[in-house]
Amino acid sequence: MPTPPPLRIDGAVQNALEISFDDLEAIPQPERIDDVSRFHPKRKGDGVTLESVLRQVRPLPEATYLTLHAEKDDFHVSVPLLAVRGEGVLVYKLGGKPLESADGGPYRFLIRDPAACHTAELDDCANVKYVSRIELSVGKGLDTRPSTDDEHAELHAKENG
Ligand SMILES: Nc1nc2c(c(=O)[nH]1)N[C@H]1C(S)=C(S)[C@@H](COP(=O)(O)O)O[C@H]1N2
Ligand SMILES: [Mo]
Repeated sequence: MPTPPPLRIDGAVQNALEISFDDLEAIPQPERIDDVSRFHPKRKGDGVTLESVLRQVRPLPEATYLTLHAEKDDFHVSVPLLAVRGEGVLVYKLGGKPLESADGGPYRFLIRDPAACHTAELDDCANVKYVSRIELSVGKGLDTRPSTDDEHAELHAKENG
């Protein structure tokens, strides 16, 4: 796989950034989360804490929401910044190489301890695949998560079809 496009992080921040595979590789050990299958048995790869990249972009004090945008399939999730700060992981690597699209790459968001689908803000549905941009905002941003069992079943049918 060629080097993937960088991940853009912008909006209500002091220092909007485009973070590359190499930038993520440079994040030191205390912020690294190796082998996410340890806590999500069906998911694979190595990542870094969301906090380690937020520290680089410096959210404005008034920022209250964080939105994960997946341009690839037009899927978007907006969660309260305070709640997600300590819970988020950005997975970007598997077997020393960029995470493949089949595994949700090049950048896949994971919540350490998600609630069941559509039961809470930090639910399983918020584990966004193919993240292309992370946007900070004052107030909630775009959120296309399914809100009913029927919508949810429909989304998964599309994902698997
Ligand atoms: N880009 C993108 N991310 C997505 C989805 C999607 O349709 N598109 N579905 C979400 C939903 S509803 C769930 S439950 C989880 C499923 O993750 P899994 O395929 O690793 O089990 O991914 C989430 N991330
Ligand atoms: Mo979901």
